[in-house]
Amino acid sequence: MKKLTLVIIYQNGQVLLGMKKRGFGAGRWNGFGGKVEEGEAIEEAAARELFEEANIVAGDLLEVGVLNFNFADATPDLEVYVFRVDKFSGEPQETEEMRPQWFKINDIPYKKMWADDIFWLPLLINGEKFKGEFVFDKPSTAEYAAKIISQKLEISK
Ligand code: S76
Repeated sequence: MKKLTLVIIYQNGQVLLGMKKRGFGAGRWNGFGGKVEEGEAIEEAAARELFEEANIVAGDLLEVGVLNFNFADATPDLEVYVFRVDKFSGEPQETEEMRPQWFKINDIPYKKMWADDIFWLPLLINGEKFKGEFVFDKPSTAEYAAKIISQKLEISK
């Protein structure tokens, strides 16, 4: 299974999301993250991707969840490690991959995000940990919002 990271920066009642400019999930707001490379620790990958995609250095990375994503088309299964970061250094900066923007908790653009986010992002914001599994029809694009076929989500310790 492909391992990926997803970092949500949460600070002063706001989350930092990035508009994905290319590749998987392009045209949607998302956390920062990507593939865990061979020989790389998951947390290391999370920090690296955050720096590559938004130019910021994570202070503390708290692992808060694991999400499994499966797709009914030929898209490979994904195992996504979700981290919450509440301290960082550097100024969020647009890169070739992402355009970062702060959102107040009540203005999170769930309609322009992956359909699973509305279920687990509120848990992250509430300081909870979670484990979930979502089956989608196919990947989301700017024009097409992937549909959830089935889902499981539980709070963990
Ligand atoms: O929040 C999400 N980010 C992704 O890259 C993929 N959800 C998701 N679901 C398939």
